[in-house]
Amino acid sequence: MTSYQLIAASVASLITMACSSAMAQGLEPSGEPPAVKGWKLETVADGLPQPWGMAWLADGRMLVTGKKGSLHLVSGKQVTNVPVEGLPSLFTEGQGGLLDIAIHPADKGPNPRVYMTMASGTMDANRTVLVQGVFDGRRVHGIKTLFTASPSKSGGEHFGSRIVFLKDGTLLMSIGDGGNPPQRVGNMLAREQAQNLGSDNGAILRLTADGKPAPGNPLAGQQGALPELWSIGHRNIQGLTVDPQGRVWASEHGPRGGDEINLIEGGKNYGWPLQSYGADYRSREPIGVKVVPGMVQPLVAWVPSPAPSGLAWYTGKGFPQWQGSLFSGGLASKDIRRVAFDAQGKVVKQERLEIGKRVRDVRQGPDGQLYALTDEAQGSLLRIVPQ
Ligand SMILES: [Ca+2]
Repeated sequence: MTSYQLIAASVASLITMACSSAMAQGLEPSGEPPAVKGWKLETVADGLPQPWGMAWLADGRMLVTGKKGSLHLVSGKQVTNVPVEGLPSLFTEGQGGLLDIAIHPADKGPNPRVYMTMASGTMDANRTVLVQGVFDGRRVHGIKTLFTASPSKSGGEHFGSRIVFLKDGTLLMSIGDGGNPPQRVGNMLAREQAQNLGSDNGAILRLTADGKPAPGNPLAGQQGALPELWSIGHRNIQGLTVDPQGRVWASEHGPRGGDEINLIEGGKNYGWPLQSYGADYRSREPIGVKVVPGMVQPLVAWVPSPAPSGLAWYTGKGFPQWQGSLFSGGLASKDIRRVAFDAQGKVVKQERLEIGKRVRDVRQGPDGQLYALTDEAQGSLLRIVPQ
């Protein structure tokens, strides 16, 4: 070690000790929050086959992905199928399929670039990919594969797959850890990829709009680190949103218990699988420990697991009392959870909107209203309005 490295190491260890004494207790997990009233559901559209993600076109119409590989245009209450030409081989087993969707935020004209995430490959070797095409009003054509996550993994679990554009024109994409034991990648459990800087799995990536590693990514200088990594130590993020201040929020599936809400900062390690509030599905043994110095604590850890998917930051006028809150969809809990923060970003309140159906995605529309997709063979697009 050089003298600089020695000093850096001792400073790091002092910081670690300070953090560890302050954080040794970790977080008190949250149970099911109380139900809230004063709202009702409106059905915007029906008959969406296992919808997964939604995105608004500049003219207010929407595109909704169907997990089995379909794409749908929602115009008012009307749903029409949108052919997607040239999609690579789709893997639809388990949690795989055609997943999230985003429109390039600069494309306000009639031929916007459409970004979609999907699982591709076979049961023995599959991975999450990012594709881009052009919507011409009738179909999506010119599909290109912009990014392919590596390494490949087996089985039908944990593709992550939310995408969100940042104000600087880059995009964040979540990649799952690859699956529960006994799934393995190489000589390690698949989930251990979340701590491997040489793997895209179990991470959030920051890419250019062309799918290249974005310049200035925080881990890029570290030996063996992939240049696209933004944050690591994630199990399976299926909710990702940016608030008006530019802060990035994520909801993450934990194992048995310990689903999380995190504030995402570039370069940070969010702990999985060394730090968690959950237990292994099979053995029921705790996974990791609740506090690992140097790893980011979640803002919320839910036990039991709502199985969160879809996340929105609310700024709308319909519910002034909800402004500045996150809304997190729950698959298992069949609800949408509101998480309220104070000015310092501390969680001050939680409550649940009982939907009664598995919720796959939650977004705030350009009209300031909250929308949700239900995870059903014939799913619905719902809108939450004041009662
Ligand atoms: Ca975590």
